[in-house]
Amino acid sequence: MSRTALRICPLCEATCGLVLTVSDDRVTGARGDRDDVFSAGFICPKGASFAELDGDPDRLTRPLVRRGDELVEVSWDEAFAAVAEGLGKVPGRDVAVYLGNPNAHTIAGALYAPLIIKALGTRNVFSASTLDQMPKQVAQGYLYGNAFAFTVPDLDRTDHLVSIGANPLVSNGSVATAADFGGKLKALRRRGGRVTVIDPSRTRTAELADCHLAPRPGTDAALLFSVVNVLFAEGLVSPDLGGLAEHVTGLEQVRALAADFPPTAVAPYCGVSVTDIRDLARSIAAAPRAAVYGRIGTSTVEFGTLGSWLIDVVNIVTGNLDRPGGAMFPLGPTAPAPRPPKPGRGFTTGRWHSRVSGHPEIASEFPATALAEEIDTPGDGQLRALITVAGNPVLSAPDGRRLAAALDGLGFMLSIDPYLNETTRHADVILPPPPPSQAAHFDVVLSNVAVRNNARYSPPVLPLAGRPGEAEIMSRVALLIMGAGLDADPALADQQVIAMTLAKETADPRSPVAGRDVAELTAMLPPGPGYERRLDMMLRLGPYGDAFGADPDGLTLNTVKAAPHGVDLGPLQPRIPAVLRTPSGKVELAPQALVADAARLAKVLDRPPVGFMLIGRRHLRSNNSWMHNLPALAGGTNRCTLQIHPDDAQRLGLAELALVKGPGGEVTVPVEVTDTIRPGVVSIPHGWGHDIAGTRLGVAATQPGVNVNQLNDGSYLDPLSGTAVLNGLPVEISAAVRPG
Ligand SMILES: Nc1nc2c(c(=O)[nH]1)N[C@H]1C(S)=C(S)[C@@H](COP(=O)(O)OP(=O)(O)OC[C@H]3O[C@@H](n4cnc5c(=O)[nH]c(N)nc54)[C@H](O)[C@@H]3O)O[C@H]1N2
Ligand SMILES: Nc1nc2c(c(=O)[nH]1)N[C@H]1C(S)=C(S)[C@@H](COP(=O)(O)OP(=O)(O)OC[C@H]3O[C@@H](n4cnc5c(=O)[nH]c(N)nc54)[C@H](O)[C@@H]3O)O[C@H]1N2
Ligand code: SF4
Ligand SMILES: [Mo]
Repeated sequence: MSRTALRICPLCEATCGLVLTVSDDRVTGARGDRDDVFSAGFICPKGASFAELDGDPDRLTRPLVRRGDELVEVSWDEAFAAVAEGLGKVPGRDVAVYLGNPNAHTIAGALYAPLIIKALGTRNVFSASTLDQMPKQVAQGYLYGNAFAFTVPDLDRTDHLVSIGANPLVSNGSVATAADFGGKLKALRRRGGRVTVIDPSRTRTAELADCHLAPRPGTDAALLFSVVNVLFAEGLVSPDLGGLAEHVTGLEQVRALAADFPPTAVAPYCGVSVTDIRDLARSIAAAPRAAVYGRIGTSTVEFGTLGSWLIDVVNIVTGNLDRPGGAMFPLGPTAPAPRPPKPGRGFTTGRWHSRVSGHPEIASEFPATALAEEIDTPGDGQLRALITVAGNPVLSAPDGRRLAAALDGLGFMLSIDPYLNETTRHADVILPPPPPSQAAHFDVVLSNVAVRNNARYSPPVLPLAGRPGEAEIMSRVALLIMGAGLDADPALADQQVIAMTLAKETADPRSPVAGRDVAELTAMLPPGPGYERRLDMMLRLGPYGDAFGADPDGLTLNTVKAAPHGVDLGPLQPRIPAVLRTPSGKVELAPQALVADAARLAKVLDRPPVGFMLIGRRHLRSNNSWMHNLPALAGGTNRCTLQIHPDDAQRLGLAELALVKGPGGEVTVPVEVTDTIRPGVVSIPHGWGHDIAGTRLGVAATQPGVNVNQLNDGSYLDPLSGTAVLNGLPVEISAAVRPG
């Protein structure tokens, strides 16, 4: 007997609604849900492989615990006992936590990972954010006083999308949750709008664009500064900043800073012509509504924060911030309900520093690249234990070889992860969460970056097969750290959060439940799993919530559940000034940290270009390091190759294989000659290198590829955000021959 069930796809940021086919106790197929209010039937090859991913025989079904050199299967009770013992030996402050990307996609990652960090009381928090979007968060922190005030392009209403350093046709969009990003770009062009793509590679997104500029990697900040320069020089700055003038400070300082970046000074450095820079500025200003949008290629570079800031500066000075068709602030259903604006404390970094290199804390994190040195450098405060949740930093972060060696020196390592992979193989205990079919889904994180506000919930499609869900796993770990013991009811963790949240809300005169009784509100939460109670609480306190009955038309978890294809909450709405938390209560356009970094950028404009610059790329049928184990997604063009321009390949006499040397090591990789890439630039995708012994990734091991991040020694960071430079890394290339 087969049936169908609805399930939001957790595999990338597009959050498509899927219709799963289920036979007995397993998922057998997946298609797009045409009735989903957000994705309207869109699906990609990864979503279509949901059944294979869910049922991958290499997924761990039982916990593994280290006995000598071996990881052996044990019962859940034994595994939790091993966690209690292992963590019991180390003070919480000496335990590090590394949070990987899928935490942004799971309820457990959003609601329970913070409990583990809090229970430990550790400042040693690391995550994939410093391999990714941290520069944007820092820029937002300074501009808006809130590192979580994400601006996203209003794709459905813009007249000109400028995509810089992003390839949404392949990545399906990121920090701009939009199902069918490609379809939205085509629709934009059909309604007479324009798409500009700025990328050293002629990607699939560039192929679709009206205009493609291919700058030298790492130079986006200078290019954008020059755009600002032209906007001022040619009188193209919106006189009232699109109605925001009274809410913006620092415009004159930005004008003065941009004076150092005229197109004539910047063009040779960026490798983009003076005419192209001017035309870019003019075309943004000319569009009735335009939005500049940037991602990995602008973020994970030497001037990542400056570039991310300049993206919003261009949006602001052209009058495109916070208005339909421009760059807008989403308002997710579990965000706190908007309150009357008040000045905030602003954004600060460096409240504490890392032990070895003195990296400032940024958004309460240290750079992912500093994890290895914090473990392998002796001294007071040396990290002695590590918890990884949904992360594979041995492949995702620079210099995995050093990190792997460091992990072996830890007193204790716990990984919460479904796979025995390059990172988790070093763990003393692996607690595997169930496959997605057995987990509920709600996009706590990603609905705050969606290009259309919405609320959608998927209950588990299949019952837990005699194992704890990920929320329960994390609750139990948090409770063990708090000393609550092995028998503590995991619901205790949720009870604590609910009690604390409601106490705070009822005491806050600006809250929708100000002055209400905590016990009365608690009694209104539904029976059921703790995560559902917490989601219900968040929805009810949120911007569209029922405020615990005060607004009977407002959302609760039940009303969201009653709409299995989701609740559409409408197009994005202007949110300034309510969203601002800067000390001045305004958008602070010229924060001191960025003014200082502009001077650092001005100094490199005449730096001579190096030999080759390495960039990355993604493939539609993969996802970072962990989807190479599915036969349906493997092979074809989904391969780990070095892309190089034909002229460069010929000059170097490259045939089959190339030897690539970088600051952190060397790799030998198959050559793929293509004129889609700018001369002087080469590209290798990340997440490969599955030839390490001791993993259980049967399919991935047959086509391992190489770990591009071994070329990187991790010393090269964007200083304002602690984010690793993963794009624009200088490398040397020569011909290699196949051994034997
Ligand atoms: N050179 C280069 N390096 C890069 C990048 C690049 O562009 N170039 N991109 C960077 C970016 S943007 C990112 S986000 C990082 C990613 O860095 P990481 O997050 O460290 O790595 P992932 O490969 O995403 O690994 C995800 C892990 O989560 C596990 N997992 C999958 N689903 C679940 C789940 O439901 N629960 C749990 N607990 N675990 C799960 C997988 O088995 C895997 O171990 O890589 C970065 N590294
Ligand atoms: N299929 C698939 N989808 C994914 C992922 C995946 O691995 N596979 N990963 C997910 C994750 S974790 C993330 S963060 C997102 C990332 O989403 P995107 O950022 O859209 O994805 P990328 O393919 O990394 O695109 C970065 C682009 O920047 C270009 N680039 C490199 N250096 C520079 C530069 O200096 N300047 C400019 N202007 N461009 C540059 C690259 O050529 C590349 O085309 O994708 C998510 N979605
Ligand atoms: S685009 Fe992303 S969310 Fe949609 S089906 Fe593909 S992997 Fe899933
Ligand atoms: Mo990412």
